[in-house]
Amino acid sequence: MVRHQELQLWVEEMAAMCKPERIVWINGSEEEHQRLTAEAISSGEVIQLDSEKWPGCLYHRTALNDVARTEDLTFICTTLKDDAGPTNNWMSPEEGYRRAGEIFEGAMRGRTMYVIPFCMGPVGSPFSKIGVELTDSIYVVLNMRIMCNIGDEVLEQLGAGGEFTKCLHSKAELDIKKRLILHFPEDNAIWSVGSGYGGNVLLGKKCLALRIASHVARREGWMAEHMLIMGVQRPDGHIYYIAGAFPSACGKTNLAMLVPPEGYRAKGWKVFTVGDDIAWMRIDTDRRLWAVNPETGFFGVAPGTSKNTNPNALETIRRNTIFTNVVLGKGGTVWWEGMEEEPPAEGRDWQGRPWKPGLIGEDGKPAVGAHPNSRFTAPFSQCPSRSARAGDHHGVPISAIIFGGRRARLTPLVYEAQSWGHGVYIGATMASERTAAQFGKQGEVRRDPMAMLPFCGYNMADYFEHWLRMGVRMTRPPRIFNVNWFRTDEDGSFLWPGFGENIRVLDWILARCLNEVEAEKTAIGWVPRKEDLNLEGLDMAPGAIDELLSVNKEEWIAEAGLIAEHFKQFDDRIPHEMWAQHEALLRRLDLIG
Ligand code: GTP
Ligand code: SPV
Ligand code: MN
Repeated sequence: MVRHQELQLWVEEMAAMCKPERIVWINGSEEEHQRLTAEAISSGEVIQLDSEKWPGCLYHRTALNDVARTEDLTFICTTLKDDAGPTNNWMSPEEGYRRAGEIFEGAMRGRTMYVIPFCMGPVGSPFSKIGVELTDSIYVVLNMRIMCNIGDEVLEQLGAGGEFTKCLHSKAELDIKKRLILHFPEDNAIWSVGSGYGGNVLLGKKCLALRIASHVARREGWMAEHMLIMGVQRPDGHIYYIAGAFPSACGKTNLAMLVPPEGYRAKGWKVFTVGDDIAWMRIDTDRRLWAVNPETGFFGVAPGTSKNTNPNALETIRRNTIFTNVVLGKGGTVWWEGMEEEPPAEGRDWQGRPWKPGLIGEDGKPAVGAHPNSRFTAPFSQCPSRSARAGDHHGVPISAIIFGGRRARLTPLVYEAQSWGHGVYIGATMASERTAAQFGKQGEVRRDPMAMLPFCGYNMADYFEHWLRMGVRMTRPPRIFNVNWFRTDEDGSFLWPGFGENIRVLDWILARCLNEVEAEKTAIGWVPRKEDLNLEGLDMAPGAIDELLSVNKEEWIAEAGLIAEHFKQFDDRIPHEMWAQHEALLRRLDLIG
C-alpha cells in the first residue's frame, strides 16, 4: 500500500478498466532491472546483443506501422476548442476519455501492468515534475529507466499528497485504427493507447515534458521548449550556454555533442552537452534565463551517426543502450546506414527480414536495413562531452537562443534578431522542408514555430504571447539567432560542411553576444561580415560563403506573403506585436512605406 491515497485509488481504477493479470510497482533497483531484462529477453520482446561488443545492450523492433510519432492521432483535449488552437488536433475531454476508454477496456488482459513513478528533472529540484506511468510494455519500463529518474526515490519525493501527472499507456493491439495519444492539460493526465513507439509511449518525454509542461509553464511563467542545451568554452576558459530549437531530425543531438575541429580544439575551444531535446527554462532572481534538461538519457536518431559526424554519440551508445529498428547482425551486433563501420556479413533488417550488404530491394535500389527513424536509447551519464552542471537543480544561464531548420534556399547560414520581439517573430515564422523520409510533398515548406508545432499543448497564438512576456521580464534576455546548416547549391549538395564545423558559427554568435564584432544590417536581421567568420582551414567552393550569407530580396518578398498566410490562421488571437514585426519586415523589404 502506498502512502499517496489518490495515487493508490487511481491505479485501482485504471486496473479495473484495463484488467491486467497482475500489477507490479517499479522500484528502480538494479536487481529489478536485471529481472525485467531477463524476462523481456525470454519473452522475445528484446534481444540481447553480443556482451563483448555491445555490453548491456538490447535490440527491439516495433510493429511495422508503428515507427514514428503519429501526429494525426495526437490530440489536445481541452473543454474549449480554441484553447487547443488551429495547429493542434482537438477532441473534447469527454469524447477523449470515452473513445480511448473503449480501447483501454480489458486491453491488459493476461498482461502485467507496471506502475512507474518517474521524475522529469533532478529529484528534489523545485523545477522538476513528477508523473506516474501505467504501462503493459516492459520495453517502456526499460526505456523510462534510462530517460528519467524512476522508482522509490520518486515515490518518496511525492509523499502523501504531492502532485503528479497521471499517465496511462497500453499497447492494446498495436492497431493504428485503435491508436490515440491524448493530452488532458486541465486534468494533468495523458492517455496513450495502441502504440509501442518512443515518442508516443515514453510519456515523460514529448507528452509530459513538452505538451503538458508547456501548458503548465504558461500558467506558472516559465518555458518548456523543444531545445538542446550546450555549453561552449572559449579559449579564455569561460563557458557560455546556448539553447537551440530545431525541428525533429534537424540536428539538435548533433549540435549538442559537437566536437570542434582540430584548429579550434588546439586554441582551447570545448563543447559540453547539457541536453539534446528538451529544455525547461525559467527566469531566476538575477532576472536571467536559466535552463535545465529534464531528461537523463538520449533517444536519438541512429542513421547518420558515425565517428566522423558524432563521435560523442557513438561513444555514448557502446554499452547499456537499447537499439530500436536498426539492422540486427547475426551474432548480436547492430548497424545502420551512415554508421561508417563494417556492416555485418549477414543479418536482419528493421522489419526482421534477411539482410546483407549489397542487397538490392524490389525497387532496384540498395535495400535500406535500418528504418530512417530508428533510434538509440542511451544514458546521459555515458556521454563523454556531458556537462558537469547538467544535474544542477538551477540549471545553466542561457546567453543565446538559436532557431534553425532545413532550408535548401532562402535563409542564410546565420543571422541575428534585432531585439527579443524580433527574435520571437523569427521563431514564430520558422519553417523546415520536408525530407524524403517524411510524409508529404518533397521540398514542401512546413511552418514549425520554435520547432514546437507537434508539441505545443495549447493555442500557439497564446504561446507567442507568452514568449513576448518572458522577454519583458528579463533584464538581459538571451540574444536570438537563426541558423541554417542545410542550404544547397544548384546540384543539391550542402554548401556548408556542418557538424563539427558549426563551431565557427557559434564562435560568431558568442562574439555578437559579447559585443565584440559588428555585423551587416539586412532586411531580415544582422548577418555576419565575411571577415568576421573564421573559415581558416575550410575547403569550400569559391563563392560558397557569399551564397551562404546572401539575403535574396525577391525570395524574402515571396516568403513574407507565406508568413502572412501563416499568421492569419490565428485570427485575432495572435499578439499585435507579431503583425507589427511583420510590417517592419515589409518596410525593410521596401514593400510598404
Ligand atoms: P530529434 O531527435 O528527432 O528531435 O532530432 P534532432 O534534432 O536531435 O536531429 P539529429 O541531431 O539526430 O540529426 C538528424 C539528421 O540531421 C541526421 O541525419 C544528421 O546526420 C543530420 N545533421 C545534423 N547536423 C547536421 C549538419 O550540421 N549538417 C548536415 N548536413 N546534416 C546534419
Ligand atoms: C522527435 O521526433 O522530435 C524526437 C523523437 O525527439 S520522439 O521522442 O519520438 O518524439
Ligand atoms: Mn525531438
